[in-house]
Parts: sequence; structure tokens; C-alpha cells
Amino acid sequence: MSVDPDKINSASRPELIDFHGVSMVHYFTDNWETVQNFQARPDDILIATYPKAGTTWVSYILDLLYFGQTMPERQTSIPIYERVPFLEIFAPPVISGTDLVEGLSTSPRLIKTHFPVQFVPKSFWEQNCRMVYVARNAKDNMVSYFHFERMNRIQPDPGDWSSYFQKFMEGKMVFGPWYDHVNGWWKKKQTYSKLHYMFFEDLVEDTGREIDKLCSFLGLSPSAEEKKQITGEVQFDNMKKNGMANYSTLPVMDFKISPFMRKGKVGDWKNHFTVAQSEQFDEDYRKKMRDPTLQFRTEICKKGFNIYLHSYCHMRKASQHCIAQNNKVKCHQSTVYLHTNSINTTLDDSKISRLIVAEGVRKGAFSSGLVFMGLNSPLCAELCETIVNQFKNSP
Ligand code: PPS
Repeated sequence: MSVDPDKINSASRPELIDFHGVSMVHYFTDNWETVQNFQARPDDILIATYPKAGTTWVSYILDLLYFGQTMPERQTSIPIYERVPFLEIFAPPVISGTDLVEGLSTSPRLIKTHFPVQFVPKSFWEQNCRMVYVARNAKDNMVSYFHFERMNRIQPDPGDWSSYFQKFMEGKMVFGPWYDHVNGWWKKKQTYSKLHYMFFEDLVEDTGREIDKLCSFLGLSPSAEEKKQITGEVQFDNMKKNGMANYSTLPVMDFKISPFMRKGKVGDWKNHFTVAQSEQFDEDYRKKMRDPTLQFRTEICKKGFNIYLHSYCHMRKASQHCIAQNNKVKCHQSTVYLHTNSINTTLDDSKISRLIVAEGVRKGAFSSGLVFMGLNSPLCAELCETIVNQFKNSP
């Protein structure tokens, strides 16, 4: 693909348009007919996400799984956005997603989309293609999207953080509301068996485990050594310095404003949201996210345990939430509450009764969604560490 930087650099920021009920910009709708008539092949793999949820990460994992051994030169010579083309992007003569896909000589073809589920061209469903959907918690997703719009000239101007925060909650974002996107794909999963729905937070927590799940979905069985190598190559720091994975070759992006591989963390939202914004967001979130089977984590503990410290007045709500989640929940006195979402561990009474509870943690607790976390203060972090160690060391 030849990229003419001048053509893109001089482009002014696009406006949001209402397109079949979804906010879009023309770069992703101008090729609508061709995209909708796209002829998928049965072995095509569609990687779908809301923007900034981990598309590049999963694209790179899949590319390595399929072609890392057979076509190693690909890794050092072709940028990821050409190996895994973005189906709906259209900015001629510079870039056309469908042309890039048609030009792929690989099998399977790996194809990226940010479409909400109802926009996916019908041939993908007709051909019963495999699809991988990656979802990321709304708060971190919003922060990442904000910085991306600051640095990417084919996105609308994001404005300042507080107006962006409002726009995100109102769903006035390219590719529509986050809420509809993650829910729409989640619902599809219930009826379409070839869809693997995964979470950015799980990838951060244990990349190897998520690669295993991907392999089992895709019917791949790489050697242990190969898997280890891939897991290493796709770590954030490695991808950040990898010119073929970090988008540094794409001139629409101004890395002086913000890099594409920015932080790659769970919980960076705490550096952007005020406490008031977090509370306002959580209240609105509860109204919009009604499906109890779809749960996100806005924080993970690096040891693999989620530990939520919360104040007494919040305990009842938190417990109800966890019971609804079918998690093993125990509240000890008034300050510590643990749940075991997404990990293969259960807690029992004898372990919990041995936990040390410090009075001061109540002060640092604040609400986040339906769970209450206190991991943002040094005292809480220290306490969590103690709890984790005790838990690990107990029989
Ligand atoms: S895009 O433009 O929609 O395709 O962007 P996308 O690739 O979906 O999301 C970019 C965010 O994913 C982070 N990222 C990673 N995090 C951790 N580890 C790895 N290997 C990794 N690769 C990409 C990237 O840093 C962006 O998140 P933020 O929070 O902005 O850092």
C-alpha cells in the first residue's frame, strides 16, 4: 500500500454523522456498498472490537499463531494494519480496507472490523466464519479512545476531557455507543457458536491463558515453546517498540501528541476520572448495562486475585451483586470483601477468617460500578499485598 502523508496530513477532522442509527465518520461509511457486498470465505477470521479495546493485540497474536512459523519475514516487513486489514476503512487513494483484504494471499485471511454487530456484512454469517470479539471495560476504553482521537486525524476532534466524558456516555462516538456495541456482540454470542468473546482485562491478567483459549477456539495446537515465544512477543513493551506492530508507520497519527501503544493498562481511568465523574458514570452505567451475565473489571490485582475493600454502608449492595454473579463471597466484619470472578480459585471460611483487617481502609474506599474498590491508595495496596500473601501461603 502506498501512503501519501501529505494527502492525509492536510485532511481536516471529519464530523460525526448519523448512519443507520449509529454515529460514524465518512471514512468508515463511504465504501458501504462494497463492504456490505464483501464476499467472505469460510476460513476468514473476523476480529471485531469497539475501537481501542485490544484489536491490535489480538490481531498480532492471531497473525503469529497462523504465520509466525511459516512466514517469519512477514513479522519484520509488513505492518500489522496490512496483515490484518481494517475492512471498512476507506480513504482513497491512500487506503481501502476491502482492497487490502482482496490483496491478501494468506489463508486464513485475518480481517479487522469495528462495526457494531448489525453492520457486519452478511457473507460472514452465511459462510459461518469464525469471529473473535474483544471487549474492554468502559472506563479504560473511554480514556484510550480519548487519547487516540487527540492524535488521529481521521477521527473527530475529541475536545477536552470533560466534554468527551459526556459524549461517551451519550454514545456520540464513532461506531456508536460502547454500551450497544459490547451488548450487541454479547447477545450474538448466544446464538452464533463461532464467536469467541474475550476481555482485554483477562489478556492483561494472563496472556498465556487467553492464548490457550484462542487456540482451542481456532483448533490450533502450537508447541509449548511456540506459545511461550508468542506470549513474550505480544507483551506491551515488545509491541510498543516493534515498528510493524505499533502503527508508527501510519502518517495519520501524530505520536508527538500520544503514541498508539500508550499505556496498555487496566485501571488507567483513575488518572483521568474525578471521583465525581466516576460516580456519575457508574450510576449511568448501571441503567444501561442491565444484562447481569456481561461483567467487566475496571481493576485487576496483579497477583490474579480481585480484592475489593469497601465501607460498611456499601457492603449489602456489593454482596447482592456478587451473589447475583454466583461468585463465592464472604464478608468479614465490615471492611474486606473478596470475590473470585474469572479465576479458578474459591475461598473458604477458614482462609477468610485469617485475613487481617485494618481500620483505615474504610476511608480510601470508593464505589465503582457495583463493586467497591480501594486499590488506589498505598495503604490499600499494601493491605491487598498482605491479604494475597496470606491467602497464598495458607493451606
Ligand atoms: S484500534 O485503533 O481500535 O485498533 O486500537 P486497539 O488496538 O483496539 O487498542 C489500542 C489499545 O490497546 C493497547 N494495547 C495493549 N495493551 C497491553 N498489551 C499489549 N500487548 C497491547 N497492544 C495494544 C494499546 O496500548 C491501547 O490502549 P491504551 O490504554 O491507550 O494504552
